[in-house]
Amino acid sequence: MAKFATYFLMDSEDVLSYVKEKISFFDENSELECEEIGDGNLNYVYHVVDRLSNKSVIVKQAGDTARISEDIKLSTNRIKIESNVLKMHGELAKGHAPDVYLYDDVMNCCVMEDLSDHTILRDALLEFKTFPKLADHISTFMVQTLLPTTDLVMNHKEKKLQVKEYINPELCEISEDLVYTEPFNDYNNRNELIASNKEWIEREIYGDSELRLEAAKLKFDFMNHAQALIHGDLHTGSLFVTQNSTKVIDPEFAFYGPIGYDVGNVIANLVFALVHGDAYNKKDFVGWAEKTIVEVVDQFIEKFDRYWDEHVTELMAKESGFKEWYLEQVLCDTAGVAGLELTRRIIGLAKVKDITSIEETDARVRAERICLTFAKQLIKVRHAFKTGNVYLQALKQSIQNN
Ligand code: SR1
Ligand code: MG
Repeated sequence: MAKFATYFLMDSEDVLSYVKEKISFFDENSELECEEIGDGNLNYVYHVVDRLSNKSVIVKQAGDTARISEDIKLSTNRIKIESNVLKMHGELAKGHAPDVYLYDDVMNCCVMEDLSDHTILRDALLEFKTFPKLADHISTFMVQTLLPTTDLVMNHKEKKLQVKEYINPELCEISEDLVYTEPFNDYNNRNELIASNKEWIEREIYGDSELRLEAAKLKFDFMNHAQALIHGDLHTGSLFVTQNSTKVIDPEFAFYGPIGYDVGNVIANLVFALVHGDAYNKKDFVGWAEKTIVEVVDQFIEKFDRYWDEHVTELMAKESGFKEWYLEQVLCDTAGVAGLELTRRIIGLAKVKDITSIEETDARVRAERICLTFAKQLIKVRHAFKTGNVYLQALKQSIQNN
């Protein structure tokens, strides 16, 4: 029987044979090398390069459990979602997604463009590198991928079919648990708190009933608001960058959910970068991060507004005041989600290097408290966060108070 006729988890050797058999990307006489380079929580990522021509591809395969924990059982269908969404993103936001060469529903893998000339944004930010076009690129990406998939623009029957097509229960369950539930009660007993912040977090987060109530409301918004086809995991580890280019990868958590989930994730992860810079007293970097957070919010609003005027087709959405009402909801969700992402990455199972790499205990304690103090405000008074400057002032206040 053919080697790739039934699913199994490949190793580097298998991937070499796979690439030779399945794609015609490389020359006949190529000398291929393959290395597993994945450092994400879920999948296996192989880099295949031809030593002679230097041409390369990425092969990404889904296992049926998460890499981060064998206890997390997952459907391998997520690679189909990822491949389809990457293709869609490539069409909607030209230049901001890698090309997909092949999707294989037997091996649950896809072969895609290698972005080795780019760097993972989180890694670059950890080295205090700055990217002047990031805010422009990511705000464009969000508006161009999110708004066209809403009922504002899409045929409503077609959109309902898309909601069905992109149903993603297992990966949504991960977010429902890790983002919306565990940070507030540790009900799965897998939160990881550093000793010096344990008491503070138990009091300020687990012990804050108003905060828990607002998180519960946001959870039901996430589960029930099929607003747009969202990326679903738009953090700085899902962005590949150069000085002139921003590519968005890893949309395996995509489903029809609230627009604010993507925007809030971008903002929160820029806050982590800023707080990391602050811990190492990198003033220029912090200045750039502040400016970028403000620009992401303000440019998202500006581009949203422009896109709306040029593309919205739904008759009732053209009623005077509806655009302002809709945008206000999106911004409210954005702030709430930014707060949740800041909270869960400090308290929960899936952490971010921006914070965990801060070695000195006092500095780590302070960084965590800055994030969590800011997060509480974002969640509790989320309706107030309507401009980039409001974010900046509240963040500066949290830095000052800790
Ligand atoms: C079990 S997966 C943990 C986290 O990694 C992904 O990137 C998502 O952010 C998820 O919450
Ligand atoms: Mg990912």
